[in-house]
Amino acid sequence: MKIYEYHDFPNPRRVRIFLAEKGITGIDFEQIDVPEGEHRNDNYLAKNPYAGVPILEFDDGTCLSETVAISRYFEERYPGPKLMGETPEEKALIEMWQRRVESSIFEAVATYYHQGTEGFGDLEPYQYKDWGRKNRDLAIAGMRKLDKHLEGRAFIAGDKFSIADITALCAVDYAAFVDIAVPDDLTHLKRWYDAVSSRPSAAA
Ligand SMILES: N[C@@H](CCC(=O)N[C@@H](CS)C(=O)NCC(=O)O)C(=O)O
Repeated sequence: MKIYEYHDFPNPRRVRIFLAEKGITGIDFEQIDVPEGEHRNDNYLAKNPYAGVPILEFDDGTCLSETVAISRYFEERYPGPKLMGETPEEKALIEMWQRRVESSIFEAVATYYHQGTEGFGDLEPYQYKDWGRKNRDLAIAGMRKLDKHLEGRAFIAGDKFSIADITALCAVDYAAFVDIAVPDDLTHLKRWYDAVSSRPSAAA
């Protein structure tokens, strides 16, 4: 089994934090040079026609992409704390929050990075700058919603750390990377961020 990733990008980090929280070690990693476009060569596209990192490749050659699907595999196959819920109610709540923070913050930041900045260079030849700027605003609006939700709560979905916290942590760090700071008045989000980013897994 092997994970293809580019270490400095946020989706691979989501998987590494997931593994660290579950205490899973011994997985092989291979680096794909995304800034140089290696994820768009024929060899990589045969593994993932959608051209993103990470991929989990099984020993029989089957490839699994999509961060949440890869996380689901490790959740079901390995012991360790349940990060995607135990009861049907917990599972559904965590899935709801994971998707909410993924779409309202993580994906908005990614769209800003691709459309509103020069960060992706020649890999993004046609840009829609207004759409980029709009997504910058959407990301901050997503932070505001999350801040409100976090008032009086230690974690995003229920009373335990979950994949929703991982997605949001990586989204806030991704935002900082593209110079989208958490607004000063979002005190609940900042308190939650300080707590989750000081967990050892955040360094994975
Ligand atoms: N929905 C996919 C997204 C994967 C993705 O877009 N990964 C980024 C790195 S964080 C990437 O490979 N981008 C390359 C590109 O957009 O060309 C997932 O959840 O894994």
